[in-house]
Amino acid sequence: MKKLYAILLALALTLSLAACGSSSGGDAQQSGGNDAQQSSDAGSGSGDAQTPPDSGSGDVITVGFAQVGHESDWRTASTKSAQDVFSAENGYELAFVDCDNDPAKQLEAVRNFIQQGVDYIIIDPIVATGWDTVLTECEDAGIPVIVIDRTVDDSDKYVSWVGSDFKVEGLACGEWLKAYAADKGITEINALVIEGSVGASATIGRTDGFKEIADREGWNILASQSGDFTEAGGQEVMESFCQSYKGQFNVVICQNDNEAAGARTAMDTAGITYGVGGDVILVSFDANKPYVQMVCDGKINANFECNPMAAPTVSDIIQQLEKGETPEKEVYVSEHWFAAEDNVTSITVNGETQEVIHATQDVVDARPY
Ligand code: GZL
Repeated sequence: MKKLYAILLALALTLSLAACGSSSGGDAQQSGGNDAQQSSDAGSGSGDAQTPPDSGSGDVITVGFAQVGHESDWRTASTKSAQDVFSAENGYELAFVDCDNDPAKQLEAVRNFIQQGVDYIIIDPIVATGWDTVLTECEDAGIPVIVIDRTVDDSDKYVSWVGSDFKVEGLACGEWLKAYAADKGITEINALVIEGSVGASATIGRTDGFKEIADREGWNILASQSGDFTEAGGQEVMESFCQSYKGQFNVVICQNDNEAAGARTAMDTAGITYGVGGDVILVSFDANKPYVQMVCDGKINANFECNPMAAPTVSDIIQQLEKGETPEKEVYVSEHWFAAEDNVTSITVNGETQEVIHATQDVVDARPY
């Protein structure tokens, strides 16, 4: 796109100089006195071509972003981060497509970006596979691709990936639950898991991580079913679980905040208590501000952040590429673990010890999203 812009600018410059030559040789000189005004008027008439726009000699960078959809609070924060960063005042033009959780739509959006000749393509992959063909097309078109958040597991034809380690999130959840149960004298864990969207790397990682700890500790996972990362999905699955397992479970793991909200509604209806002092330990992932508030209020026992703010890092990567530099292939965003009580102050995952933040009101108020 930048190339096309430069050609158009040169053409416009040529035309405007020709135009200015005929009008300034005529009107400006004849009218005397207000040459400056006329020449500047003449300039301002076709002057845009003479004075490159503020973005600096046509350096508008066009970015095509194929977003998963609009299924959760997390997704809303992710989209807002991209729109805030890839703005006109920052020298970008953003072509945004909400792919509505439809992998076919997402592939079509990427192919349309290729047709449009954008400078860069950002993808948050709805599912982790089926990407090599279209990424090869991007490569053939000379358009760098940056993947954010979820991963592409069947191709490496992209410049960088910026996101979270979802398996670490699942492991952290398991290690916190082990420490929490020990402190509370809970010797048996019978868990229900409301998984995220089928095939999403976030679902795969969180499921694998938690299951690894459950297997190690001899916990029972009574059932594990997708709620598709939505509140309605979480409620529907939890309603079914309440019918099938009422009185048998003492832990519910929701793989995102919206599912946790749905699970709360279902357990309220079923008369099942949860959270601090409840019969069921309720855990969530994402840690959007309204749900860290629920942790503070004791309605959710623990919440494992998944940071949606990848866009600033992606912009840094684009600027590196603009300067001919080679960015890192993988960039992990920072994230934190929150708990309603301060009885577990830290956990160790893969040999790395990380604080478990007691979600006080001050902590909630300081949350950026
Ligand atoms: C994870 C992200 C997930 C969130 C959900 O990085 O892809 O998708 O956990 C969102 O809230 O729907």
